[in-house]
Amino acid sequence: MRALRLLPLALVLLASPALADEDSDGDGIFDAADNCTFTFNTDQMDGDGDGVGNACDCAASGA
Ligand SMILES: [Ca+2]
Ligand SMILES: [Ca+2]
Repeated sequence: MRALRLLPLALVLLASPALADEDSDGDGIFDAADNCTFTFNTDQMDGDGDGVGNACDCAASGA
């Protein structure tokens, strides 16, 4: 039973290194540093400086 309780923690620990090198949108910027994790934006432009890239920032669309 103890092993079953530790299983979720073990899965998280196993998955973490993979997530650190993940590039979900394939733009060459790892998710950890990407301001649009799921939107291809190699320039990482962020016109309003809120940390969300222009490519995926709804609030910046008119600015
Ligand atoms: Ca990326
Ligand atoms: Ca922004």
